[in-house]
Amino acid sequence: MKKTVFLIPFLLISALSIAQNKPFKTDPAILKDFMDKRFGMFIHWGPVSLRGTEIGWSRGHQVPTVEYDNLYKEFNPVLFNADKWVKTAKAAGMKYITITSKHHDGFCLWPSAYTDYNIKYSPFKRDIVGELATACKNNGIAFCIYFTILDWHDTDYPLHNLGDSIPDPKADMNRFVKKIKNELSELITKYHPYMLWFDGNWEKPWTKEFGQEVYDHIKLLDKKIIVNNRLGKGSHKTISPLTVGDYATPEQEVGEINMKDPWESCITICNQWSWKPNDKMKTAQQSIQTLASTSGGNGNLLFNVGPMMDGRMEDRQIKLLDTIGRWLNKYGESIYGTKGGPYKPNKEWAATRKGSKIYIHLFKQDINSVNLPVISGVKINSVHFLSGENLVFDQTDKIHIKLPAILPDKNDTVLVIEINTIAEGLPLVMN
Ligand code: H79
Repeated sequence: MKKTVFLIPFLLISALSIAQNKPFKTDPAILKDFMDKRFGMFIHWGPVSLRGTEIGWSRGHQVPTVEYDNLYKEFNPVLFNADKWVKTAKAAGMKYITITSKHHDGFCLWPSAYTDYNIKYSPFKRDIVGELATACKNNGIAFCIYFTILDWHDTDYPLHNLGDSIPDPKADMNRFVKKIKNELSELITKYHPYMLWFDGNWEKPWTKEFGQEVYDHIKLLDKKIIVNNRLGKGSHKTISPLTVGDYATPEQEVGEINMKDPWESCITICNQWSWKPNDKMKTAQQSIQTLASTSGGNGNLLFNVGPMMDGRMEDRQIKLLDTIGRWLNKYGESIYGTKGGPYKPNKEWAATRKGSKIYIHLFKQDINSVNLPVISGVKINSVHFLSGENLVFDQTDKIHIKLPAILPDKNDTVLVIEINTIAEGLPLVMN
């Protein structure tokens, strides 16, 4: 009896403080920590790796629906080793990992109590999301969860295929929203993700109001969780009154420079999100320059890998990731914890800045000088390659830096311009 008497005022106070905190906003310091990381690994995986076709979209297209929906009965990736994946990401210089807990095909890589269409009922049985969460924790890398809203497999969700437009009369969105809230509670309380990456919000049955309801639900469970901008509606590329979530998510392209809203480009290492045999892979040069371009636009890069059906990542992809990591070992100070600008990135170079330094990432080999607009009120003290050597420069009507015939790095040579003020505060220069 006494306990209840004490409990009631406590509950009232908590309820009141929660109500006062609405609308929930993610602490800017948390978002800054996220943006300082600059580089993460996206992982798209599921039973579809048995066919090597695209996750979600190939259901009912390249793979007949019934066949696709039964693939999990053969999914047994015995060589899956979460620690190895995490070590591959760390060797690449990545600071966070985001895994598809559920893609548009509805299959759950964790043993959910809310659907039987999950990993527990595959021959593999093991909790893939849980093992990866633990490995991330053990290796000091942030663990993040991708969770799509649209679920073509779920009978409560009105649409059941890519391009489906006739809503299933048996579906029930209120029941569906309740179910995904339960699934999210499970994911949050069991695995404590640093961030939730939503997707599949563009189909008609989903509304901004549902998105807001889910956002508040997440924040009540853990107000520190970062949420991408795909919970509401509107373009993924921006934060707008239509979107719900903390940061923008341009897909398969480098985002536009934005000094106000946080953003992260998600880009695949090959063409397909999930594993495809002999898929065309990007080169180390393309990958490193993409990373420098996202940093130069003040954004992050979430670089996607699709592991194979046996649980391993492809050797050639591991090698490529390692090359990026070796580049970052040398040049990481020009990426991590920097801001983009003050020049806008272009095809030939990108700029980042930190403290009194402006870093210029050079993408071309066949140049003998760099020409940049002067920044009013800014004086250059010195210019050197990040790898050492001092360079001759001139700063009269423009900044002119003379380069040697051979540049130190064929993927991305980094120049450091030391200036007489704090570079981070400078407004963008129109170039
Ligand atoms: O999870 C990854 C994708 O599977 C997911 N978002 C990223 C992070 C995504 N789902 N849908 N889409 C992206 C857009 C789909 C576009 C498509 Fe198509 C139109 C798929 C099929 C028709 C583009 C055009 C790809 C094939 C043809």
